[in-house]
Amino acid sequence: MDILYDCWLAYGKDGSMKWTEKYLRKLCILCSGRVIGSAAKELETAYRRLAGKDPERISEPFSGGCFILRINEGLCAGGYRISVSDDSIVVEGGDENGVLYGVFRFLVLASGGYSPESLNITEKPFFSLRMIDQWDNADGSVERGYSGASIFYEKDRPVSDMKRLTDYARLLSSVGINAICINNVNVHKTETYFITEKFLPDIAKIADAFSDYGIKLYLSVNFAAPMEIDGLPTADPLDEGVINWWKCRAENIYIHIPDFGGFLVKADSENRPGPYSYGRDHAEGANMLAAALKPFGGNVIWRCFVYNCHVDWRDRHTDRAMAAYSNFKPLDGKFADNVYLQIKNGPMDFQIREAVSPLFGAMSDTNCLCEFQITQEYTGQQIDLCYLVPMWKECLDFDTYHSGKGSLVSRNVLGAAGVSNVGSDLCWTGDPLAGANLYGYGRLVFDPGLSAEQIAEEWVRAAVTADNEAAGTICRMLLSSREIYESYTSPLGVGWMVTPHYHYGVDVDGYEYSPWGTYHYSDRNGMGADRTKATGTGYTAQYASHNEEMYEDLSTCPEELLLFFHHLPYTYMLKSGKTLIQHIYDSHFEGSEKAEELLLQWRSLKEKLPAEIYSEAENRFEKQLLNSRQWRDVINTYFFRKSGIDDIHGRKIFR
Ligand code: GCW
Repeated sequence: MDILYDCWLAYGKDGSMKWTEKYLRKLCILCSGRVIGSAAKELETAYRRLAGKDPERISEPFSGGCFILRINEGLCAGGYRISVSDDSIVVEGGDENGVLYGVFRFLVLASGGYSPESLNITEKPFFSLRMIDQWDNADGSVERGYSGASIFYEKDRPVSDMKRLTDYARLLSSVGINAICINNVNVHKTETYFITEKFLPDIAKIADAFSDYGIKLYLSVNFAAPMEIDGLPTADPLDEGVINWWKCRAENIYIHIPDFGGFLVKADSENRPGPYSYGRDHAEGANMLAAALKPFGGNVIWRCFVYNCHVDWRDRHTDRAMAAYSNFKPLDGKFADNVYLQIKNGPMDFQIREAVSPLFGAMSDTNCLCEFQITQEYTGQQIDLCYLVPMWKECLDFDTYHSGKGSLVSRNVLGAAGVSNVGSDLCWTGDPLAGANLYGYGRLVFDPGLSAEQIAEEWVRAAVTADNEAAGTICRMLLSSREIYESYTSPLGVGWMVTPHYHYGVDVDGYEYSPWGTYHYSDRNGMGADRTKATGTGYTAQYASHNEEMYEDLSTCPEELLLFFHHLPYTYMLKSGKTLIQHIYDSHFEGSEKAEELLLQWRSLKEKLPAEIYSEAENRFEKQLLNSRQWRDVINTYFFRKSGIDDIHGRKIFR
């Protein structure tokens, strides 16, 4: 047992679930199947940790305390009910996955010290597809990974020891994840061959390990694979030879992996091949792959992160934020029913604050998914604390107004995909506190009605400490962390002042004259991207009229997004009565003060926390403080030099 490795499955870490022994010692499993087998195994693991011995299997309920598992067809797929009484604990599921989710839910909450009465729970998944995307490469590296090497690959081969992957499947299914794509959307040379005999037998073993936990395996594919693998002259989705090639591939994949989920595709994006090369559109590209998978029940997940990454900064008309909508909106209704469009939460790229993508709700005749980035590429890289659940919740709760008031994003999508933050580090997520994001992602997409607070509390109690006071402090730290990170890195939604390519640390003009389309347009008078219809790029018109008007008008545009939508003078007066430039100075000074408070709060918990967790995180809070100071000083100096306006409080700004 290792508290870092076990994450939120650290049963019995602080004696909080002693009371469950009475039930766990006798298991009465009234259903069967491979996933039920995993649920039973989990109960055994828990009991062994608590009591140091194996539980007994019984075939009939025992009134002196036992743990019962059964299927209840009255519940829906993935749904479960937990009932706690003196006699027994009963977990019923609508299907095998439901039973497994119920078992995990019980164990996680019990080990977090929640009372027996509060564990009478009935839940069902809100979304049908709850997916994790790995950006892992065959060479063992992880694109945008901050937690060590890949746990899936080593030296250009899939790993053969399934122990770590099985534990990963446990963690994921414990929060209701039911699909995983195991390779990077940027499919390089080696991974292009994953759909061939060279790799399929090994990948089938991985699929098997995840299937035990009710998780379907997907692969990212290279759109040009027919050319790269078999030397076809084209990858044109309407070419007979190409169509047949993919059909044969699909057939063969299903021989190896009968419950294969399908393909994830990044096409015509950041120099990846796609249908545009052949004068075809994304529906033609996606539908061709969908037809190949259809006979086997597979899906195509097609990403909408399609934009021009070779723009000329001199051109003020091209607006990257408009790209997803411009590329996909005209295709609404043209996608096959086993195609899902995967839309990033914001129109730019996983910034700490950006508007919600206008594509949500605009594709009423298309299956859509929301893509979130659990790995903290732009949000602190698992060094700076950044609990992302509030941001994802904001997106799911956003009212698109596409079919009148109440057209929330959560009602416009059928599921979500989250880019994993996991690697080979002992604690899985680099920063042990980043485990809250992995846990939180799963919980939120299982039930978007949950509050960020509740999710944080559940995670802290199960993964770190069930001590009320310490847990309360950590929850407060988590819940303030996104605003803290934002306050020293990105004034009012402007984003992108990061070190190019690496994306940690400050470089105000790093992307300002680059081809990536990510500009803040600061000059001596003001800053911000004008995306209005009246005077800017016209991006606001991609929203339904209620939102278009809200963003277009300075007086109704939410202030945290002012510079995302408007170019404003430094002297612009905010609702707080502060000028824009004063806001920048204040938020950067305050941001780094708060980063210091985080460190001090963490230190105040030293005696109460498991030593390993304490020191891994302390080290990061120290780095965060330095990072925040660097951001503060560079940003404040930069804008002082541009504007020539002093801080009214006369604090230290380097000239
Ligand atoms: O955020 C950007 C990242 C790329 C990533 C790309 C994408 C996998 O910087 O590393 O590539 O998005 O989402 O495709």
